[in-house]
Amino acid sequence: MTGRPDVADRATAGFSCGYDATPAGRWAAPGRVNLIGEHTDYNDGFVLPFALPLRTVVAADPQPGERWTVRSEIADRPVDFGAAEADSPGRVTGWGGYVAGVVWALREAGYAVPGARLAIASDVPLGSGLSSSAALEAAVLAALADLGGLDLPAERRPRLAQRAENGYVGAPTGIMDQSAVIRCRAGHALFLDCRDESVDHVPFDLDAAGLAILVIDSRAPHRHADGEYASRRAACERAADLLGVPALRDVPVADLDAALARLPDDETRRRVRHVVTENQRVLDTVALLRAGRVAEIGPLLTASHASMRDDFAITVPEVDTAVEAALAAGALGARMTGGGFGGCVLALVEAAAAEPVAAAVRSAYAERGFAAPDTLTALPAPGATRLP
Ligand code: GAF
Repeated sequence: MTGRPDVADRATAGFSCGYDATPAGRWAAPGRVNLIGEHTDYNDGFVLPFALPLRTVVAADPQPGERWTVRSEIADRPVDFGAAEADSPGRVTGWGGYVAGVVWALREAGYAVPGARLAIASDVPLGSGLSSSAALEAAVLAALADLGGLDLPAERRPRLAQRAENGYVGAPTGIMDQSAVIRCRAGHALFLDCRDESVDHVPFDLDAAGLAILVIDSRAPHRHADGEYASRRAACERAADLLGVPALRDVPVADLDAALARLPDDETRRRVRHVVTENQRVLDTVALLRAGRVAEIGPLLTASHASMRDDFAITVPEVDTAVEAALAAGALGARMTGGGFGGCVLALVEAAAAEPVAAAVRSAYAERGFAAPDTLTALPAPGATRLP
């Protein structure tokens, strides 16, 4: 993004400088954006993310015993922990907690995790809702699995990485981000059924369609994001209980009005309406992509944003401004992506319109006195991998 040295070279350099040694290998995992399907994953529903070309890279080698030493280019000092800290959820805090969480989740699942020295470098911006934490978890998981020769097929990895985040770090997130950063393929969006974790790699060829996805970092400070996320999740679970279904995924869109009539208050009705209609929008988007009608998904993206803003109440003025300005400048569709309360907006644009749309968003931000947004155009990239 910034003309810095390549991220894999930075990880290698961080390892060599920090440990005065050559790493045994390097493992990469990308950030992600979610094309559509927000707050549906923990409702056993559908999501459609794709991986970004921005990656986190971990350079690592084994070290004797149950000891993990981690350096990051964002920190002056290494984090060092042993089995006692790894086995106590929450004990290692900050960015090191995601690494300790992966060690914990693997040990809890019965794997013999090798001790290791690691060095991390990343191009995934932190706190922008592009899943920098899932990228870190996935890259560390891949490194430890290879270094230890662990029998760990790709389909099992997302749950372990999610367990690290839920059980060790303490964030009650769903399965989307870890699935995206591990299972995505270049040129495709990942259609994931979050109930049984079945996936379909749906071709998403923006170049062929003469289109681009513009990703706009709203730069909005996260306002109470953790508590609000947990409260939305709890509201959905309560509503599913009231409706007598295992999860809101089990409310068919055709039965939505009848289901809403059985709920006690307007806020709960709006939360349920978002989830049920959002699941349908994912299915409709997948159908259009499969039919090669990429440009036609725009209205579904915009409807998703309206639903997040009006029913799920998770947008903030910066993201609403970015969506409105992008649409006014000719975007075919636009929506906030990720958990909400800030983070990024994506806009589907004609390829030639990417820069004018970005400029329109910048000027709308300037008019409102918001910090200038960062933008990038993103083509669907591959998931986590070992680098040569
Ligand atoms: C965050 C969470 F980590 C995901 O699990 C998902 O719920 C998303 O918010 C909202 O769709 O990224």
